[in-house]
Amino acid sequence: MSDASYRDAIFSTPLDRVARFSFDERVVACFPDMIRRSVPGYGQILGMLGLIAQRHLRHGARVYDLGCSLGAGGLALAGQLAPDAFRYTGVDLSPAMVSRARETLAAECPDHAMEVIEGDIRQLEYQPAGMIVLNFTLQFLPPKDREAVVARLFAALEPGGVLVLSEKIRAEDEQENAWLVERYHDFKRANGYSDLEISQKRTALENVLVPDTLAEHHARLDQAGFSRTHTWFQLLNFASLIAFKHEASRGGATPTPDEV
Ligand code: GEK
Repeated sequence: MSDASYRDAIFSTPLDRVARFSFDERVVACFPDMIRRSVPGYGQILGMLGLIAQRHLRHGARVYDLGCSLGAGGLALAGQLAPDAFRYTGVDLSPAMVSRARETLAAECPDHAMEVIEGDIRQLEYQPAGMIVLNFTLQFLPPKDREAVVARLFAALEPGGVLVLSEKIRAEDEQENAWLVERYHDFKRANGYSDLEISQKRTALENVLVPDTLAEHHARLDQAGFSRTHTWFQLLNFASLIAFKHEASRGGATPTPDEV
């Protein structure tokens, strides 16, 4: 990642009115530090992308990284896969994120085919893809828009393709959810965030980041047509799922674990 990365201190002083969180220049400048200290399992999830691609991606196929921010997903894939193994298309709505992602990817992986598009993942004209990564992005869309996006991603995936969906989640059981949120705040405290920063960030994210339950994610993916979905990672209230688009053209038999 670029060396122009600063420590996140955005919510460290009392703010009269905590503004809604947005992915602006200030966030971009400290983003790698912010996401590493705020998202349990972020590094492990990125580290698994290459392994998942090695197992499930058709050689040379396109990989979309939706809400790519600074292109960390692309860097992780390029670190583990040969230049001819895939074509990367990162997409982000924030112009500040896109320009920094382009610079970083051009500098760090000049031999790989890496492009970054500025756009809204709800409106993008998707090309056929072998793998789609949605790492902590769907949670920022208004809940009413999520079903249609997932349906469009299912349509864009080649048969045999996979969707990796990582999200902050909400537990159905209230007590369980409260415990997870409290331990998540402990995790942030242990990573150097003060109580003031934790509470102001929480206010800024209210109605901006709206988490679903794992059951809601699984139901939405089933509804879109994915033949199978696994929750392959969870740490506190953060989880990652993988959804498989079955190779329908090979006959309608139930997929065995090896096939999916
Ligand atoms: C990572 N995946 O480092 N269209 C496109 N991008 C969007 C949209 C939208 N409608 N809404 C939000 N974004 C990254 C981390 S961050 C998660 C993803 C976080 C973008 C937004 O601009 C931001 O860059 C990203 O989604 C979410 O692996 O900050 O917690």
